[in-house]
Amino acid sequence: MKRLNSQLQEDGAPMELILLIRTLLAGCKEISFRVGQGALAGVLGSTLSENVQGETQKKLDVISNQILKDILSESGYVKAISSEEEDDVVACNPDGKYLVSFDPLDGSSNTDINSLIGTIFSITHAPQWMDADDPSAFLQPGTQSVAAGYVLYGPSAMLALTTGKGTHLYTLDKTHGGFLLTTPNIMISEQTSEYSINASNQRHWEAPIQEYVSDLIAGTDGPREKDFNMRSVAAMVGDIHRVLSRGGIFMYPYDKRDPNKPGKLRLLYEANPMAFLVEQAGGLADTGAGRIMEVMPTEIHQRVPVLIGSKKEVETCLSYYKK
Ligand code: AFP
Repeated sequence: MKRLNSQLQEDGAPMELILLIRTLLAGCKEISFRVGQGALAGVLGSTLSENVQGETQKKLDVISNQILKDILSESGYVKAISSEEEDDVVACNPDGKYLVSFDPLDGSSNTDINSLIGTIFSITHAPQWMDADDPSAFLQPGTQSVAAGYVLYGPSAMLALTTGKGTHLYTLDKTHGGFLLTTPNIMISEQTSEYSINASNQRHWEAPIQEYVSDLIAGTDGPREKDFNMRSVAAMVGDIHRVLSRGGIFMYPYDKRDPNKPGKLRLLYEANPMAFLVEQAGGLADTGAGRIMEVMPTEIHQRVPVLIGSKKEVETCLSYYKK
């Protein structure tokens, strides 16, 4: 099987970006090991502290964040990082060419139930004329991303990665510690009969999503004239991996609870990297009001509504907004 390095070279990725991606993945391998240790290493459960999002941090959130922060800041390739677990950007090497945004452990509420979790990341160029601790360096639309991916810590550790030349899936071979290419150029089926949404938020949704989801639930008794199935693992990394693997639509739409919080998912290190991966696999990624990757960020922990997945199904969902 082809190794990560040769696929990245074949996709024309510059050597320094390849070295940065390999550095980041070395951190993910360590996280995979720590996650696998679980209760044996006493890493389950919560800390007493909250992150900038007001969420109680899991021990593994803090451990994963520290692993990635250390390995990226020591690498020399990175000017600064932004993380779900860091209030502000973290300056690294002033001469670093890249910025990295990451969610060190997405779905961390799943750690205590031994369910799917993962690391999500996106990489952009670092404006050389900006100070390393200047958060506005990160305020670039997703279309400026040079790479994006996630590592899913499941029965096997799997990597989904794009540098803009298609989306490839790799599996971590724990015998020699390398990621091997297992699905090159994955393409998402345009049609699907599977959707994913946290229905407990229904009363807070806007009318178009209310109607769209109730038509999905109505199935053959409704205007869609076909039955749909609902799936959710409460971790975007797991839900998007299912969408990449067998199609589907994943939604965390706008809800009216807090107008300052137009959605739950964070643009820089959740929505944008997943949008890049899904678009490179032939899918669509929208906020309901436009392409996620064209959203101009205003702050590093900004949230956006997310409607993402199989092309025809996302188009159908968006048609409800035009009614
Ligand atoms: P955590 O990382 O705090 O567990 O949140 C996971 C997440 O950001 C995303 O991965 C899920 O899709 C979403 O939140 C689940 O949110 P709800 O629990 O509100 O459905």
